Amino acid sequence: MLKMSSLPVLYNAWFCPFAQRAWIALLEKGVEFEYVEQDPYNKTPEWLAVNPRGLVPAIVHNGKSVYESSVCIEYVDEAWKTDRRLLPSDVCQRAFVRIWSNFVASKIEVHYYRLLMKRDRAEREGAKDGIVNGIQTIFGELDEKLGPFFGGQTLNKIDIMLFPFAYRFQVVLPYYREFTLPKEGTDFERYYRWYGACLERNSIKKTLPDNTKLIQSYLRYTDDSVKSEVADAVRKGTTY
Ligand SMILES: N[C@@H](CCC(=O)N[C@@H](CS)C(=O)NCC(=O)O)C(=O)O
Repeated sequence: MLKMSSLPVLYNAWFCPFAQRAWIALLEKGVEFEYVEQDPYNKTPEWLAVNPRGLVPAIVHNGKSVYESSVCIEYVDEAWKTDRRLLPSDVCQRAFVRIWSNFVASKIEVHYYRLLMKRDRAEREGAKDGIVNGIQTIFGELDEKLGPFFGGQTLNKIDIMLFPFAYRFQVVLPYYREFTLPKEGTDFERYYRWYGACLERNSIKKTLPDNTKLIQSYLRYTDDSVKSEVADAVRKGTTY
């Protein structure tokens, strides 16, 4: 059942990188909202009424549901029209932000799940290369003259799409896969400066999980026991 609240309601799961995006977007915009911790794997009728796909994040606002993390970020930006924009007002710059936000979703994050789930050595090496190449490519696009973020002095949609996975690259992958991103080279120096600046941002700080619990939550990906849409897509080699 949709929760009737005068405030927008964020259905979130503390461990979820997709939900973290919607959470950061709401905090960045300074929106007052109600936080509901939701177990997305328990597909009760009440939960499916909020999001028929049964995935976090979902935002319920004015009695209507919005879901899919990328859509949630844009919704938050458009529904609360403040000066603090997550997408630029210039149509061409907005297209640029969408292109690179899609790049995060299609060319970077998927390798995180592949690296955790695949047993085959060559597939794991391919996933590591996918992360390294993806980070290198996207940081080749960062204009550091404007600021530490893709959004300049403040976060935009690209920063919000990427950060939750960048955090897991730093915290989860060294633990399970002894994987760390290279430190050297212009693009990686930019990456680490960006990452440090993100960690200083209040909207991001408020969403950071406990690292021990976060690592533990990914054990089921590494032993292939996880039952989730994303995991099924990685097993089948399809998109999610
Ligand atoms: N494409 C979705 C993915 C969301 C997603 O997969 N969330 C996970 C938690 S991290 C979930 O709700 N899983 C429940 C399930 O797969 O049944 C988005 O960007 O919002």
